[in-house]
Amino acid sequence: MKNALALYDPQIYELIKQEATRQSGSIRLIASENYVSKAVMLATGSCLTNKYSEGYPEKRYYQGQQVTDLIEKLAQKRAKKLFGADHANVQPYSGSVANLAAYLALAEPGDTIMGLSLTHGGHLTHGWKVSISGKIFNSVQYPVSEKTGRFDYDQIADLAQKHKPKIIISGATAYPREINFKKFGQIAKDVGAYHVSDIAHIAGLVVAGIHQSPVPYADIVSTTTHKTLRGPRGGMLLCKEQHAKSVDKSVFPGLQGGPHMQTMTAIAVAMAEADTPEFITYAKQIVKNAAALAEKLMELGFNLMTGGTDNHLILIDLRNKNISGKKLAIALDRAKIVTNYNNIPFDPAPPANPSGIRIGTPAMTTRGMKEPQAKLIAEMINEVAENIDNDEVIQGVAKEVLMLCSEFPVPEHFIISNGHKQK
Ligand code: DSN
Repeated sequence: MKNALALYDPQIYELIKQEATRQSGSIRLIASENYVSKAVMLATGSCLTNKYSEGYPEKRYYQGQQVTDLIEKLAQKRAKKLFGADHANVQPYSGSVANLAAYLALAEPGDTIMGLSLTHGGHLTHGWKVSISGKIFNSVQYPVSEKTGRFDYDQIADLAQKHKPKIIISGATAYPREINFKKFGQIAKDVGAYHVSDIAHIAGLVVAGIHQSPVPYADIVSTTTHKTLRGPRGGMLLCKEQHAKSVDKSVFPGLQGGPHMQTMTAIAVAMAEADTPEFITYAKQIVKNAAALAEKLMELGFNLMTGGTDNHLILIDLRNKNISGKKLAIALDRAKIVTNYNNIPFDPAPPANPSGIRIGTPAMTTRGMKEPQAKLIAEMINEVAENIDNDEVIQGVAKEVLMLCSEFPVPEHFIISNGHKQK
């Protein structure tokens, strides 16, 4: 029987089906993407989408919150347990809003904030000039070391001493190494700054204990919920009790109106899924797959920023291959391997056509792929790069990709916290 969407809007139904086919028939290596469980999908598409819940549990501005209060409290409780935080705000619409809310909880417009430059692996909202974060705050950007591609903590400390920021932001979107949040915390403390940590990319690795957690060292931790954490598209803030009130006020009414209850409901589901031994195994495999992919790529002559990876992502510097990041990303997409072109630190090329591509393993790992498949994918990437203008070869790789995808179908059912498989 056809579902309601197929009956009422067959065109959109068809497009959704096409996207589902694209997602299952390609190797998705965008480091910030994943596949969610059927349970997360169901919660996202539930009747909670119909409810306005401005305010917080027991302090709402609309009636009819008997159930939403319970859901929000459950989502908060699960998030606090998972990350070992005093307080959780599960309302931010996205990571960008979560970051802005964190800054506005601790600083005033015009104050100085200091974050990693976008072109060195930071995020727009870490103070990049075209972002509101770089417009309403006086933004100082720190680089990675030109020599190692890694953070030079002494250099960051010197910059902090010079500019005396109100907030130092740790965290990145294209940094393949473990971040020393303890050092960031100390640098902030030494200059009397607050420390905001953005773990959007690595939240799942933090939960699994394979990346240092910033929770003990940061005043506020910001994250998205959909990357390695494998939940719905959303944002979340975790903080110490002393900042709880200002964080909540900053999210609502500071930046947002009614929270997206359907997303919050799905966040609660995802937090339960992440609180399982199976999730820890999954997160460990993400890192093992990235390491195997990195090793094989290097064997094949690719230059990787920092010479490898400690986490879920790899940044390839393509200058020795004489191909631009954009050209390779487009060719790979034709081969059904989905990546994004990316700046490399100190990139001589412009951001619209940079010298690198970024790849990550969260989504392929969700499909159950392991090290042998990671190595095979490295070989396919090489095949495309070596035959960048040869459509016959690229179509041949696309067929290999389809075969690999058929061996590792997208799973729908993950494990939930009581240890039973979802039905
Ligand atoms: N756009 C995300 C990423 O791909 O890293 C960060 O927000």
